[in-house]
Amino acid sequence: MNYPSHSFDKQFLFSPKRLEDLSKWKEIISQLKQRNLQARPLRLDDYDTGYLQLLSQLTGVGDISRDSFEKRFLEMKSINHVSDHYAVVVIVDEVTNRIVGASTFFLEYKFIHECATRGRLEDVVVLDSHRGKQIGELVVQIIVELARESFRCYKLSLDCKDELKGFYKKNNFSQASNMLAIRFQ
Ligand code: 16G
Repeated sequence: MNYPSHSFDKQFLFSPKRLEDLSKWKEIISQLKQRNLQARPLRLDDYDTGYLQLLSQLTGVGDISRDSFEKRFLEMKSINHVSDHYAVVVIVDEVTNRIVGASTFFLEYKFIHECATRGRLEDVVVLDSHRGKQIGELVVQIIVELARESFRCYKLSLDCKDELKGFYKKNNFSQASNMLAIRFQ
């Protein structure tokens, strides 16, 4: 399935149709609706709806100007213009129009497994005031379905702190390998 960037609202990072085409989409949005929430791709104007403030509840974000946010968004979008690699999904509170949850899918091209694709689940976060309402489960489920059905990945992986292992295990992930890193800054 192809999702050319000219066929949807230029403000979106990727086509909302990629979400709407998921077999489980209706079920997922009905569960969100019960909580007065919606899910959609990140938009260029989400600098004003709390996306960065939300990310700061996951890790350090630093001081990001509107220009820097838009430049990074457009860099990601220009890669998606060739072929979708970045799918940042946000959960929006319909009442306040603020972002209360988010997660990122990233696609990696491989030669192994007959030129397979691998997905990465990144930057999963729910606003502290909205925790305990299964928003984390829903936002993870969206990325799992994108990886499985839309991007046809052979696997989806993540790294997380020890205290979140239980959450991801409940959401069908299992311990597969060890994550090691060198921090440059
Ligand atoms: C968590 C996140 C990862 C994020 C990192 C930031 C998930 C599943 N994992 O590991 O995506 O990049 O935290 O932490 O959301 P850092 O600032 O220490 O790299």
